[in-house]
Amino acid sequence: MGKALEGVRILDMTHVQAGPTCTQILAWFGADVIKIERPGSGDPTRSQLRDIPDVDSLYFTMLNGNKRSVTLNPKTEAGNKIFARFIEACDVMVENFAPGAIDRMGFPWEKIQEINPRMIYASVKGFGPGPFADCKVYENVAQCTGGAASTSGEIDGFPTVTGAQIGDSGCGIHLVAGILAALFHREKSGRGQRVECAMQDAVLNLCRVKLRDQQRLAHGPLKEYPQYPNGEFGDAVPRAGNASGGGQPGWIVKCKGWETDPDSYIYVITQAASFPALAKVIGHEDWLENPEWNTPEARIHRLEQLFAEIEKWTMTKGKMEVMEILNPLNVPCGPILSMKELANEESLRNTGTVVEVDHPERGKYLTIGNPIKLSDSPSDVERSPLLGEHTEEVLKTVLGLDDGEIETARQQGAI
Ligand code: CAO
Repeated sequence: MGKALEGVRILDMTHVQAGPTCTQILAWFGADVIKIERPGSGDPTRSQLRDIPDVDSLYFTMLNGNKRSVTLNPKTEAGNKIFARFIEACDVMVENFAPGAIDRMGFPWEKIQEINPRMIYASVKGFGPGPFADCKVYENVAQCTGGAASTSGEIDGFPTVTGAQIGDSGCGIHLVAGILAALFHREKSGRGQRVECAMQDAVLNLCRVKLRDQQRLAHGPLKEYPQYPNGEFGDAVPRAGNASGGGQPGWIVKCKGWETDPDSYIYVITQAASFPALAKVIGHEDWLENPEWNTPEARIHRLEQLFAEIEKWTMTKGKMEVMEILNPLNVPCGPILSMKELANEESLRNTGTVVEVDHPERGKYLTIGNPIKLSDSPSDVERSPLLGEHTEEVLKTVLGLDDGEIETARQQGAI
């Protein structure tokens, strides 16, 4: 079985998280991803948040699997020429440097197109064109400027960022979609094109339901928000704690052991179709005949009380026990699983979503494999490369450089 992107070669000029997430997905799908790194130091994340001295950090290793590493400085004379040959030899170039950095290396889009009209040139930036276009951006800046922070958090509390990396990884995943669309289009047009995704835009896209609510707000209070019916709504979508955000009310409730276990909670959704079964199991069969409770419209006025009653029941049981009881009743629910639990979850290991790989310097480490499963082209998850591990191999086999040319480049500090 061939890999889905076999034969596609990626010139990977990415660093930190947003770009590397994108190229790692392309590598999992079988593209030959050649990561270009600064000689001597490489991607700055190699040395950030290190847990073992002098060994590539988990930050780096978990974002750069299945790639080849080449050290190259395109700002040297020899490096510049080699970089141009990479542009000729590759199908897609991906970068997420600060605005203008690739141009300053001598490779504006016009030049890239001139060298290789089939090149697809994909970039992550913090913002699209506009007042902030030149700003440098990290994850939480994107979460704050894309609408996530203003709509997340306790109803009377601070704007809150989420642990899910929706700015970095969220943008990287969007970029993958753009690259695949451009590759498909190139089949017909024969030409490459630019693919750009701004982190602010990606976050806003993921916050689409909140812009929906912003417009609903003009027509009355948001009845599924905890502020309804007793609290006040301003003129912008408020924070909604753990409210479900959809048409089916949900909340996080405590389970047995919550006093000592910070993850002993479960999310319960009171979907209308399964509400009778839920009411019965928690001992509230009385609600089913009571017009104050037996329709979704009636319940929306007493959500706080509803979840308090559910919680009285869940607090008598462990979160997995609640899951086991409610799922057969078609009550959607989800235990709060810690990273420790997820790392050890057998089903995730079996599907290759959590994978153990072996690294020559760090030994075994856990990583997240490809969450996107293709039936005919499964992904094999490989370790990240050491800095410059493939420099000679790639310069010789991909670009056809001979030993003399490689030596000259080395003497100039280009590789
Ligand atoms: N050889 C020599 N120089 C290299 C090189 C190489 N192989 N690779 C990169 N460089 C140089 C670049 O040319 C650039 O130099 P100049 O600024 O002099 O032109 C420099 O390294 C990288 O610059 P940077 O401004 O991108 O790096 P930074 O650490 O200051 O900023 C970041 C990091 C992420 C804030 C910025 O790159 C950015 O805003 N990127 C776009 C948004 C993004 O992807 N953010 C997500 C980050 S993940 O959390």
